[in-house]
Amino acid sequence: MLDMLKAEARKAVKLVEKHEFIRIYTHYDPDGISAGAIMALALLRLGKQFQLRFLRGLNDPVEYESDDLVILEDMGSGYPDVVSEIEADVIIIDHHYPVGRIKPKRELVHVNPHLAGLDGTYELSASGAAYVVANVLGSNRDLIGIALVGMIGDKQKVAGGNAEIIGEGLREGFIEEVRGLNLHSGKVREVLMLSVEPYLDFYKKEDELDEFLAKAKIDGDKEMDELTKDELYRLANAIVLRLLKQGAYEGVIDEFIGRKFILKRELIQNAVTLTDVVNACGRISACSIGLAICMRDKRYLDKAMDIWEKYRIDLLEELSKRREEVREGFCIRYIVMENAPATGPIATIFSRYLYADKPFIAVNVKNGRAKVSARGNDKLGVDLAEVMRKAAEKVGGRGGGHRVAAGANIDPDKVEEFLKEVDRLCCQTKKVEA
Ligand SMILES: [Mn+2]
Repeated sequence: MLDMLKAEARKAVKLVEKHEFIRIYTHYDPDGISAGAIMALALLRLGKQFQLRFLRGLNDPVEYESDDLVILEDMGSGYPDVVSEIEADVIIIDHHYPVGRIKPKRELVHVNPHLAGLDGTYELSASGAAYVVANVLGSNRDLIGIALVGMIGDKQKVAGGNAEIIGEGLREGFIEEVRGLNLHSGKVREVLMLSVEPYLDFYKKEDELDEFLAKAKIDGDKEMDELTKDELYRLANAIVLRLLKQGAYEGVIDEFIGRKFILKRELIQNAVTLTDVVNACGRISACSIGLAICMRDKRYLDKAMDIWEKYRIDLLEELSKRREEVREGFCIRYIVMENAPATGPIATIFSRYLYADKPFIAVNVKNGRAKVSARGNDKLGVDLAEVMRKAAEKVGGRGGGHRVAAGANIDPDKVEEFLKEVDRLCCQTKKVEA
């Protein structure tokens, strides 16, 4: 299945052999950080010199020397104009849908599942593609645990390309699959209290949590990983009930019950925990600490765990504060914030765990711009990428993205007009569907 991708990866090997110094640019999210770690480890093992930098996107300028090799990870496929301007050999390792045509100044290798007959949206991420490249460069099968960070971070599925590389990792014993709940490791009470994915709304609600645990007959001081099968079963049922009562999207339930991956070679063996820790590092601009954890550098583990805890508490505080500010339109829910630390995570969590029945739009006015995050789910039948694009265009801004997760950038003075248009467009699609 991965043959075509491997064929392209073999061309990458030739470029890597040609260069002594390599510049890696990667995205600051878990997929980008883990993809960066995989290539960094693969190059280190080959004795190559490299420098790695994190970017928010290719709108940030890329610095290079013409005799370098530039590796772009988790980005590049969507920016043919930028890549066409790079006066150096380039390897793109990306899974975003390729647009336009790249006219490279030097040699170009483009490793992207979409170009190799695979699904890059759900079935292979940038970290997975980097894992494939790494294993053509050398013997790097032990890096599969790191590849899972990108898969989980990008909310991909265990199917297609992902299923194939996971199968390899399972056979070789670098990862293990168990049945269980995709919750973090630690004391049950703490894990539930601080859980963001799934968002269980127990933060600062100790009495409610105690009652919940008593009803499910579970000792909150027990370690999550030491719960018996019966206890896990009771906990799963109790959580599902709570999620449905909260108004969560049914799809989230399948995500947290079932397979759970144990990463035998990583510093943090619980796959969802490692992903969440790396995500927290990226979110607070401490990407290099996330990278160090992915590269198995124990010295940074305590620091990373501190970052993670603080990140979750800040986010949970923000969520409880913002909940009161949520407004309802005809066919959307929305919130308008000023200088909020995050827009995307708030929109994601509200739309997945509390308000799954309508598209959720979060607007954040910051530095003279209004940043918009729109979130929905497959059941809503609304294409938010199109809604964002059309509504933003109407007020002179720009928008787009994916069907269920999109965004826009608009003028802060146009927020009201924009939201009205978003609401109108969402109602319109609903009517067409009906
Ligand atoms: Mn990605």
